[in-house]
Amino acid sequence: MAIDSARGAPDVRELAEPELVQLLTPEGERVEHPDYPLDLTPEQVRGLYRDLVIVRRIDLEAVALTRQGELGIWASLLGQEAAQIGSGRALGDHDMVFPTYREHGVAWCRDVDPLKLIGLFRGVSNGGWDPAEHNFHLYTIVIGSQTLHATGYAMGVQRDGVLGTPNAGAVIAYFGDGATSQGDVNESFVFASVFNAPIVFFCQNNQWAISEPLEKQSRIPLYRRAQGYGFPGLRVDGNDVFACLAVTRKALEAARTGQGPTLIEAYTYRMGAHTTTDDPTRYRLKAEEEAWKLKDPIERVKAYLVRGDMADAAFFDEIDAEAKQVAADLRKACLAMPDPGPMDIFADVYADAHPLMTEEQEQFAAYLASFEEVPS
Ligand SMILES: Cc1ncc(C[n+]2csc(CCOP(=O)(O)OP(=O)(O)O)c2C)c(N)n1
Ligand SMILES: [Mg+2]
Repeated sequence: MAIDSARGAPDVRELAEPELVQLLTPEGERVEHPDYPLDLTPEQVRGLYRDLVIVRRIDLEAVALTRQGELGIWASLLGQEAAQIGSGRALGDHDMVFPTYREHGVAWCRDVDPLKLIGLFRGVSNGGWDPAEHNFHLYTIVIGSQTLHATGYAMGVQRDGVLGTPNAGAVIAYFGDGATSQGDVNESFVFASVFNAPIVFFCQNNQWAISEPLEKQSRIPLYRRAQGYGFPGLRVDGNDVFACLAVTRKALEAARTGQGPTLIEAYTYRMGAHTTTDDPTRYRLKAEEEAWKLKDPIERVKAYLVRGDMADAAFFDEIDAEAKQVAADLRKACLAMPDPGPMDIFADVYADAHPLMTEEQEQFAAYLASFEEVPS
């Protein structure tokens, strides 16, 4: 093995190629994996295809709404649909999700109304949705912090004494490749490991943390870090919805039955900008995006459905029409959302009145009133 003389560390490019769990090739061919058997009915495959197409369409509409000045910002999931739908459809009713800010596909699987996501990025809600209603926590912008919240929650679940029973719910924490460099993620791995917490760490390695490439986060494949903490880690083809479903199912079941944490690295690619405020042409080559286009998560399911005679042209037209309608309804509802009043910012900060908050509220009300006194 060559040594990088500048650092005295092994050259990451010379480490053995990591194993990638894959059940559906980019060409739409089904392959078997001994550890991850998966039986899906044609109807279930069509259901996954529908999910993938609709979340991509919602995402596209949100980007357009942002470009038109209707949303403040949007973090696109383009390219990551399979990672999110595969893992999202693996969830059981009792499982609890801790997302980042990009998990619109998982939100879809949790029945969070997409309008709630839109409201958050339009700046007309103070959070978005009720986490308890959907077992889907609020979006988290502070990179990596939700892994600690999730681990603490999982330790609570463990203390409820339900693991191994039909009422057991595991916890899944989503985060990105960049987040793995955060101290919070290290701490959550340590706690989850030593307490054997019922948690799945689902890392969407989309190759970029804004403009920082993966090479600046790690010199080993990310999933291998799990070994250093003492729990299993694996790399899955993040553009393969079947594989993402199968590996997440297995990891969640292990967590629910008291077998502790798993790190899943979903190897994927962020096809769009980091957010609508970012311009990726400044730091990455178009050729890279073109290469990943060939691994598109939706096209391979479509190819599989066509090859297996499980769907005809009418089915694909129907799904496209439905996705178009979802997007049109979302746009209409977005534009109809009322702006909150300036004083609404104080709502829901505390459950009961708080003297400091009341004082600030009065000051702000007086400030607003001062404008009315200006002669026109
Ligand atoms: C603690 C913290 N540091 C920095 C930022 C700014 N920031 C926002 S997104 C991001 C990159 C995150 O990359 P990654 O974890 O790979 O997730 P991705 O956006 O690719 O899904 C950074 C550094 C932040 N939100 N929080
Ligand atoms: Mg990333």
